[in-house]
Amino acid sequence: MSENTIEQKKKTIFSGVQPSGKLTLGNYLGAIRNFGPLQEEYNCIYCVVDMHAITVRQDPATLRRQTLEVLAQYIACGLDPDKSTLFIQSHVPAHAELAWVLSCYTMFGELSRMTQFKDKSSKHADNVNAGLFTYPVLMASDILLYQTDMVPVGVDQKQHVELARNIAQRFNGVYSDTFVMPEPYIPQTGAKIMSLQEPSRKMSKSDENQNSFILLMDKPDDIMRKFRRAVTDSDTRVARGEGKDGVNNLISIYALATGKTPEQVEAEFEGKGYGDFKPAVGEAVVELLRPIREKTEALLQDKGYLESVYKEGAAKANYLARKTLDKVYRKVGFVKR
Ligand code: ATP
Ligand code: LTN
Repeated sequence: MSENTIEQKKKTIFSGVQPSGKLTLGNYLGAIRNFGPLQEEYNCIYCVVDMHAITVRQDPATLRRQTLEVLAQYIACGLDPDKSTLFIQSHVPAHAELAWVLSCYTMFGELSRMTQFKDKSSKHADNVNAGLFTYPVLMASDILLYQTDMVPVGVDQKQHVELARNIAQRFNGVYSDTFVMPEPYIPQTGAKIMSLQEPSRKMSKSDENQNSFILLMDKPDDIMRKFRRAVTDSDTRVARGEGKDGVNNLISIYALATGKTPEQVEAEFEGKGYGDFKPAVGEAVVELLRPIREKTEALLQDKGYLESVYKEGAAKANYLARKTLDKVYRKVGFVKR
């Protein structure tokens, strides 16, 4: 390949979302919102990572339903199956196969330092399984199989993408260039949407307090109620500041939902209190999510279409993934089949 052709080759984007629950406003603003606009310029591959989801106990019927729901929400959030490759992780065996090889190039100490592992193992103390520990190796395999240049994620996943880089670098160092070095792609605003009830913690779909998160499928009444109850502070000004985690978070959400800057939001609510601001945030989010909810509901009625999308996606992903896996198997010294 001439240098010119290399330059012209579209860069590759890869990201994944776990079907471990219903998607939240945090998943949307931190990650999925950014997926659609990238598909015009890049070669985009988006995966529903069901194999990651079973690191925490899942009910089988619910997992199956939620896997299709995440796929439908990808499309409802603007992903076009004709432009991007959309597939389900367990349909492409190379993910598990590469994960084994990469686990032999990942250190116990590195995995022990992962904050998600520490958080999840304290939250699920009765089920600290080996998969929860090696989770980032499977994630590295997702990314490296497609020679990914950029990984759009929320800031909580930065550490995992950095580990994927370290594994790639180690492997490349031993066997010569095999993997492209991926970069995390983290939005300036929205990278970490906080809980509406405990705004010092990230909004998480697995939170026990239902009022702490907004789901993409929540009905308008529920969204309005959750924002009215959102925890703020004893100050009354709609302005960002230290110790105002709740209000800072609501300002970011309102800004993202309306396309305004945080400064414009502060100006808009100058002289007004939280009693005006909280319902305004609720209304903006209702309007932001309405088309996504309606489109998801319609897509979930058409299982035949969803099946055609994930089958075609798996075929394309499988072809690309095999190419990388064959190269890796050859480099480590496995006999050709
Ligand atoms: P859980 O909440 O169950 O721990 P999760 O929502 O963090 O799961 P995923 O569904 O795999 O895990 O996350 C998908 C994407 O959403 C990731 O890129 C992640 O960084 C992003 N994300 C998750 N929560 C937030 C949040 N509160 N703010 C911004 N981005 C988020
Ligand atoms: N670990 C991520 C989900 C995930 C992912 C990936 C993201 C799995 N594989 C590959 C980007 C690229 C999470 O928990 N949010």
